[in-house]
Amino acid sequence: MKNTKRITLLAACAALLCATGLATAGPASASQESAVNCDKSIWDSCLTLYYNSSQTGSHTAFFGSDGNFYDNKFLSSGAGQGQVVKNNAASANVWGIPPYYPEFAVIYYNSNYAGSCDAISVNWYTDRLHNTYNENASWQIAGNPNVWAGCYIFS
Ligand SMILES: [Ca+2]
Repeated sequence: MKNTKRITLLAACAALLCATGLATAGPASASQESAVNCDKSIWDSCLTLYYNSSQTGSHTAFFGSDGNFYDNKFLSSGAGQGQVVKNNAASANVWGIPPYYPEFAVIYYNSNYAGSCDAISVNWYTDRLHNTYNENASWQIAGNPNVWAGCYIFS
C-alpha cells in the first residue's frame, strides 16, 4: 500500500515536472531558431524575414544566428505561409535594444555565413533585399565591422 502511494506520488511529480518544462520552454529555447514574432521580452535582438517585398506576406522571426534557413518556414498567416525560408525571403527588418548598438544583421546568399550579403542595421529595415533577394540561406548578428565589410548596407 505504501509503495503504491509512493509510486503514484513519483508519477505525479514527473508529470508536474514535465508540464513545468513545457510551460517554461519559450521561443528562446536552444532547439528553436525561429518563431512567428520577435519576443522582445526575452530576445536582445531579432531579425524578421518576409516572404514578400515591403515587409508583407508571411514572416518569421529569428534570434541569434542561423547557418541554414533550409529547416525554417514562414510561420505567420499570409502569402508564403509554410514555405521554406531558404531562398524565399524578399524583405526584412531588425529589432534590437541597447547596448547592442552598433550592430548589423548580416544575411548571406549561401549557408554557413558565406557568399554575398546584405547588412541591416539594428532597428532598421529593407523593403527589398539587395544581394540576397530571394537568394538567402543564413544570417548572423554582428558587432564587428569586419563581418559586414563588403555587404550591401541598409542603415
Ligand atoms: Ca535553420
